[in-house]
Amino acid sequence: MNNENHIDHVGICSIIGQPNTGKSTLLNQILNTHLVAVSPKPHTTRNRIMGIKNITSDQEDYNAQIVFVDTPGIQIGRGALRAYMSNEAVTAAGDCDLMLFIVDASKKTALDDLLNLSAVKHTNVPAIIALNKVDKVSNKKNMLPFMETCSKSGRFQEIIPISGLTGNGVDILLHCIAKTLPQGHRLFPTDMVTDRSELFLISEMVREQIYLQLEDELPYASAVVVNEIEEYKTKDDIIIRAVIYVESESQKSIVIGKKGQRIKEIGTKARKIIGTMLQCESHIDLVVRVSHSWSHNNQGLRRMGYT
Ligand SMILES: Nc1nc2c(ncn2[C@@H]2O[C@H](COP(=O)(O)OP(=O)(O)O)[C@@H](O)[C@H]2O)c(=O)[nH]1
Ligand SMILES: [Mg+2]
Repeated sequence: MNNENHIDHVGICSIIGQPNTGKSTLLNQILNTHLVAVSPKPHTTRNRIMGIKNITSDQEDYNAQIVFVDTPGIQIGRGALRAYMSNEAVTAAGDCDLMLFIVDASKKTALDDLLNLSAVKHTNVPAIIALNKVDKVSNKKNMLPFMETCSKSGRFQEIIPISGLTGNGVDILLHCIAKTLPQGHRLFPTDMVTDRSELFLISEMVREQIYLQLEDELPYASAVVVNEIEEYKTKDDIIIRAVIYVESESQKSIVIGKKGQRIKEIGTKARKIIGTMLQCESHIDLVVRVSHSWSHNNQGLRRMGYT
């Protein structure tokens, strides 16, 4: 047994909440990197994604490893993709040491609705609640009744106002999470940031651009599959070959845009973020293909990697 791997606080913390409350933004803030896709549109996150935060005794009076699991928002809705996303969130909620609930403090939230979700109701995993987006709340006193309701429910060990966007309160939140977790052996090496492959992370950054740049149903009908990453001219220079799948010919024309302008813009923005993430120069070769109704059946989901 390696004593270096025995640390003060270690465990898995699932980030749970309704769509668009800022779960993925918070994870990026905690890891100080652009690991997961974020957009103003609900349902941006489709898979469970692990993000590992190490706290060392140089930074605090303890050391810790918190394994965060970002989830698609807990949601109701029809369709194979929605069912897959919901299942991802429910599984994460049941399979962790701590649940971190995120609510949007700038909106009215019915705590009962949150606590009655089946994913939450049938587990007695310890929970912390973060009231997010406090930067948008001009009168902080307005948050007090909701905080009181949370407190009275007796379900939460801590109730913490934060802003995942500005980072306000995030250190306090991290501290509370770490202190909740027991002593134990590190679950992952300290240089590991996520369980996801480079191919997956790259496809998510392209998908993020589709969510940011296109409207209506299009983001929801699209999937991105990265087929290969190759060295390009030098070893610090890569070329990514990826396919954007949509569900109809008219969607394909929209993604390509007039004279190819839209797909060019998606590639340009995505490659900048990917370049920063992988710390290399990246080029991207994007093509658009139609896969009719892929989001409506299990075979289609599998083809896009949602398994
Ligand atoms: N003002 C403000 N906006 C936020 C904050 N956190 C997230 N957002 C925005 O809320 C939207 C949804 O964020 P996202 O992280 O994708 O939410 P998720 O669906 O819960 O993962 C995005 O437009 C974010 O920029 C916050 O603390 N303050
Ligand atoms: Mg998300």
